[in-house]
Amino acid sequence: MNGSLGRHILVELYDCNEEVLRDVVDIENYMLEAAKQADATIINSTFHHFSPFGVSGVVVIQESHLAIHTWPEYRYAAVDIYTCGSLINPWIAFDFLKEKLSAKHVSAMELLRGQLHLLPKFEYEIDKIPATNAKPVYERNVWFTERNPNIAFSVRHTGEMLFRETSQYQKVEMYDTLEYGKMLIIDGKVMTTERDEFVYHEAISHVPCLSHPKPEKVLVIGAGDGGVVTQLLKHESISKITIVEIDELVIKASRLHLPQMANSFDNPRVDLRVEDGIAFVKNAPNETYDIVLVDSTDPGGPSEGIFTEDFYRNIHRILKPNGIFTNQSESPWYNTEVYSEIFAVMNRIFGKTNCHPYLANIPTYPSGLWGFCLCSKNGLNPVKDFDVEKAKNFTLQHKLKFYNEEIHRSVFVLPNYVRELLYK
Ligand code: SPD
Repeated sequence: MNGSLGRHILVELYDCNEEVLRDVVDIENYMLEAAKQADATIINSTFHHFSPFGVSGVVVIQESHLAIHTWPEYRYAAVDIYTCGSLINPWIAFDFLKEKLSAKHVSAMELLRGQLHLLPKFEYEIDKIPATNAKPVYERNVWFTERNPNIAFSVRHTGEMLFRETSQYQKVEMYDTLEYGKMLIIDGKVMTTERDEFVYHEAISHVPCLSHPKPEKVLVIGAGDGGVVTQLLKHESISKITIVEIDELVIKASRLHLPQMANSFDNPRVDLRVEDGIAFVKNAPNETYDIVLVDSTDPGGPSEGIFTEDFYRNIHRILKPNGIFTNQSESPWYNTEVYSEIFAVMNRIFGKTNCHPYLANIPTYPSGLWGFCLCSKNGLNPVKDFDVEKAKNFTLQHKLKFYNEEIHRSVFVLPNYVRELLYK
């Protein structure tokens, strides 16, 4: 033990793998494994993304701690490993981390902490300290963070990566969160969670379907998690749902981890196509669909063309004369320009009085308040013209958790700050 209470090694890891340095799950797992390799007893771990890119975390071990801070923009990580007692060799943890972070250069120094020849020892009456049999509980504290330019939203998860693959379009991940259940992430943004998916999916599906007198043919663009289709299948009048999802990986991740939504793809009324929704809409014949829904990711990435005038014009063309179009239209708190612009484009195509923005509370989306817009081709008004009794019965029959006949009306009531964004 070199005559000290503990060994503290301070490590500089240079020129590391940048992807790993950005990844809270990988970093936590490597730090835990480093502790295990050194034969330490893990008590708990806390890991977090911190602004704007890196990861910070600490693994508390019975013999002290391992801590890390990463700076992906410098490909650099600062690590300290402190071990007490003679049984743990901190250099084993060091070797492991150096390899896992692919550090090309390192520097490290060892400090002997609590040098015994400098420490007077006091009498300690051990019998007078109340005994505790409580065993330390191993707890992981790992967080997924959705980062927007000036604000972030964090959710704690188990630390296990249930799914992570990258397609030619995007990175698809699945976490198991403590509050919201399984959570589907695309390119670092929350798409849906087991606990609050019903709000989004009922809102985007039942509001248009129950505004329409008798929807039969429905086209859905995006929605590869299956949440929208699950809701649409509740409408008996719908004989065919064509769903066009560009990325097979979203379907794969959802089939594996969100079967309660994704199993609906196997229903015979569903025609699932893995292709580009923009091209599909462009090539679809005129006046084909009663309802078109767009359940896309946020602008940017493969959904970029989904927020364009051309795309909406084609949707207008392929809707039947009394057809309805509804999309997710971002948040009035984030991306406010995009939010206003989507509405302005729809106004130009469907006409001002035929566009009806509405809102729903989705706690895991940035700000918690999310926008949708319902556009009718023939001037149908979703609030005045909907069949209240039908909506009521439908709600009861399917034991819906969000939608009811009153919600149908109330979602269209907009606060003044939202009106200002849309009607200024
Ligand atoms: N910022 C989140 C926007 C996500 C919209 N689509 C989610 C897919 C859910 N089926």
